[in-house]
Amino acid sequence: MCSVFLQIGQGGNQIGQSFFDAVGINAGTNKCSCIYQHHDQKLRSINVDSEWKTVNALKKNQLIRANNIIHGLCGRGNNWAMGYYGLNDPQEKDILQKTLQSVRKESERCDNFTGIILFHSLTGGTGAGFGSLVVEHLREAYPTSYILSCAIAPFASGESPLQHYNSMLSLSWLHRFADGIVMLPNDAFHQTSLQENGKITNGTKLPVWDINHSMSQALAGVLYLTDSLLFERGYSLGSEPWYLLKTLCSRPDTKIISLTHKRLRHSWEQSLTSVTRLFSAADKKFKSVSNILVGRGENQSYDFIRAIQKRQQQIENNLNCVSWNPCPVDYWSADHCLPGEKVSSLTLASNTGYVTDFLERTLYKAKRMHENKAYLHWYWKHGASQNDFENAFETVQRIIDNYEAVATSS
Ligand SMILES: Nc1nc2c(ncn2[C@@H]2O[C@H](COP(=O)(O)OP(=O)(O)OP(=O)(O)O)[C@@H](O)[C@H]2O)c(=O)[nH]1
Ligand SMILES: [Mg+2]
Repeated sequence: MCSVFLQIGQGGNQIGQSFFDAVGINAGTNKCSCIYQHHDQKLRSINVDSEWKTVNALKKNQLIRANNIIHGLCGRGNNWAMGYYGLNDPQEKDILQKTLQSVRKESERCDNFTGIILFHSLTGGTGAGFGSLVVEHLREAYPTSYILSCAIAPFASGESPLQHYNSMLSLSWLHRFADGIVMLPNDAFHQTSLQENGKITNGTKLPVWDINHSMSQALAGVLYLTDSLLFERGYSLGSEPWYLLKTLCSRPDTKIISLTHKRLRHSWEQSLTSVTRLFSAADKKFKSVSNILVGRGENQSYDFIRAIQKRQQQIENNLNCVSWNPCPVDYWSADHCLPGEKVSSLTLASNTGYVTDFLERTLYKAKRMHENKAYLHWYWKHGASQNDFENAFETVQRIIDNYEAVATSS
């Protein structure tokens, strides 16, 4: 069940590199590198950016195929429309064709191609705009393969004035064309990173590398091989990303995944209690549709499963699961830590209404700006239409309504 990794824009490439560190590719500590690499050791990965700066440094990386490093002439200025509709320059026009061609070649090199994992940001002109265009074309080219987007969500404030428009437009595209969206909010992972580094003082700002480390550990927590999904004779098919989609995104109307990942500082039981509380607000407004809990640690599977047996009811209460799902929590375990780690870890992947907080905030701000016609000329200038905005408002509102509907249906 091979995956092809597509990294788009600066944030996408940086989080992609950090992910390959987390799964031990760069240090050679991966337990089953054939999931990520071909027989010639080259990664099943494509690195695209509209400007050369980010991806140029990758040319020295022997694991990346030279033809899979694709760039244009200049960045997309944090503008979704500039990324989606492109520039009127023939040299720029072929980034899309080159990207699709590389995906096709990579998929043909796989024994058993199953799907594409995208890394990108929700707000960068390239990650959001070009990412939307790519995902639309990929869906057309691969109607029966999986597409999983791993999207960096911006800090709630203080980034680009266009961040709310861009997030809303790219989310609406992703919801239409991808099978699942793993949301990686910068704020939440910055907070996790502060806690991991023991710096909980307000106002401390950590470098982006720390946030990337914490995001990629969470991604590896669910995407890296587990013992629960091992094939006969201990052989891994690398099916974790696709079981993640099957388990969490079985309904096409609600397919956003939230992640949290903790290194184990206490017992499994205590950690299970605290991690499963993270997405439930005090007023229990949010319900979870389905969840996966992954426990990893040297010879820790037995203890992890025992702790679950003791806390199962409390876990389900904390996760505030919808009443109509008879098996709302799946448990995966691995008798090994993440590559390069010595401490056990617990990862929760949850399809939960918690995400509607971010969606409502983004929609509200984007609508207010749109009513006041703020910055719209930047979008019209690059070919976006009123229709793009109206469809995106409608789609994001529908996602919010869907989460409310699944929470109340029985
Ligand atoms: N966590 C994290 N976020 C990043 C990183 N780089 C950029 N971002 C976030 O991504 C968004 C900006 O997107 P970029 O990826 O820089 O932009 P791009 O896709 O290259 O698009 P353009 O530069 O506009 O062409 C902002 O929300 C940033 O906070 C990174 O390395 N880590
Ligand atoms: Mg850029």
